[in-house]
Amino acid sequence: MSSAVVGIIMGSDSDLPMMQAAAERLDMFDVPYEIDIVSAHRTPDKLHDYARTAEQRGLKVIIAGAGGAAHLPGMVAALSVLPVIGVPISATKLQGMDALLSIVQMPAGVPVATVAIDNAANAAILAVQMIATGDPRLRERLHVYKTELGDMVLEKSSKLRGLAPGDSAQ
Ligand code: RP5
Repeated sequence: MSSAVVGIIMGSDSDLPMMQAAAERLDMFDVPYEIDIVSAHRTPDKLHDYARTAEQRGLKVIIAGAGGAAHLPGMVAALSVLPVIGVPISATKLQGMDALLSIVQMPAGVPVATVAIDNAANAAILAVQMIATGDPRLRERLHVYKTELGDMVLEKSSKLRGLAPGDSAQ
């Protein structure tokens, strides 16, 4: 069994420039992951094997990105009980609206947590949050991350108002 706890998959290598952000965020939190191309339409047998063996491989969450008809996240959710986070990719002339609607409109009983178009970074943060529910150290790192996010905004705010950070109340 590999040490990966998150599986990142995408329908095509053309999705990689967007999906790379998920890998970067998981690296940031030192969360081990595996990454692969699995196409719902072009490699359906591989999709079946991937989803059916994901749990026994030790995965806890799957991030699946796809564009166009975008059946990958939904099919993985159909074949596995692991939480699936879908990333709609802006791959066609519909600029991701097609993938967004395809991924988000899952039938009752088979959810896919869907993030914004091309927002693979948020998919990774959500995956880290899910894993952190059973990992206090990871949860602590998320607290630090949130504080840093806030600090960045406050710094920009101070800059905009011509103040040194901490010069005035928020
Ligand atoms: C989807 O079709 C993929 O996820 C990709 O976003 C889109 C286009 O794939 P390619 O034709 O670039 O391989 O299945």
